Amino acid sequence: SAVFPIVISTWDFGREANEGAWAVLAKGGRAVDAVEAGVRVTEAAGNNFTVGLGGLPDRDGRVTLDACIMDDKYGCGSVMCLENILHPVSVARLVMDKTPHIILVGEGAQAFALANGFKKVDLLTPASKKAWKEWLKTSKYEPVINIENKMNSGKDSLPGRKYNHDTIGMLAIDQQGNVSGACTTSGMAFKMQGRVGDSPVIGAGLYVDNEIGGATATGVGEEVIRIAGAHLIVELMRQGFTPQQACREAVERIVKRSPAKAKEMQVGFLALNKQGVHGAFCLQEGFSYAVKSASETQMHTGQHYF
Ligand code: SD4
Repeated sequence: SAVFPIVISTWDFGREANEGAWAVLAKGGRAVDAVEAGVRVTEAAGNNFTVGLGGLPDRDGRVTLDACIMDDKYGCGSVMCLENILHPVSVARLVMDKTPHIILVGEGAQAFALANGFKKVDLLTPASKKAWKEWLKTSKYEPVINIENKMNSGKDSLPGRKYNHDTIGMLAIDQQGNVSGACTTSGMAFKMQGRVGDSPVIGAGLYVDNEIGGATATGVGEEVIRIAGAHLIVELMRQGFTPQQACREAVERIVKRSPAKAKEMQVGFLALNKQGVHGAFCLQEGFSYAVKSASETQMHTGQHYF
């Protein structure tokens, strides 16, 4: 029997975000409203280095945010490289609802947000500024590998933070059985200015097909874009793969291209099918995800390749 409403989301901060989504789902609200409300919790929290307020800046000190949302009718909205706006996911929602377009980037996205009542805010916090200044001392340009265990200790650790989080990707099914998803991030730490990852790319960081289910991604975005990760997983589920099998197949495709490179990075996939069955798979140990339904409020651990 199908399990819904249900909401699932990436990493430890997914637990809090799911509560925000659940408030909408429990009242009979739409999944698309639930995922927007859910990831807004993480965007505003300011207690992590990877989403919204307090997200690590690019190498020039600019916090540039990427986000997207997808509803149950192939509706899509996305913003890329958006600065000084607290809730990129809500700007993405407006792009979906109020424009004939799907993606707005940079200054255009910000102008659209401001014209729709969003306020300019400084997203660089004392902690993220400090981390950037630290990085500037060496300013070694190498994409942060983001393997949780390494980020928590040794030379890659960031001051005072446990690094068990990255992008938030969220998938939900509402009481009507409709599926939607959202994804939001500050992207790779100290990236080149203008760099966009997988998170706001429909089909890479997020994809939803209401007949089948949805998928989302976290980790090194370049690897996810290459294989059109989220869309791949949804199509595999269409062919009969379970969510976990589909996520595993996507991970294996990344490994196949370069086992040596794959060993040094983290990518995690999370999927939910139309029946409310969830699954995950990642490259490295340490990928957690949060699940909330009427019968379950729990953290799960994604199985890992290495
Ligand atoms: C991205 N998936 O921009 C996101 C988040 C990240 O290392 O920081 N990855 O690629």
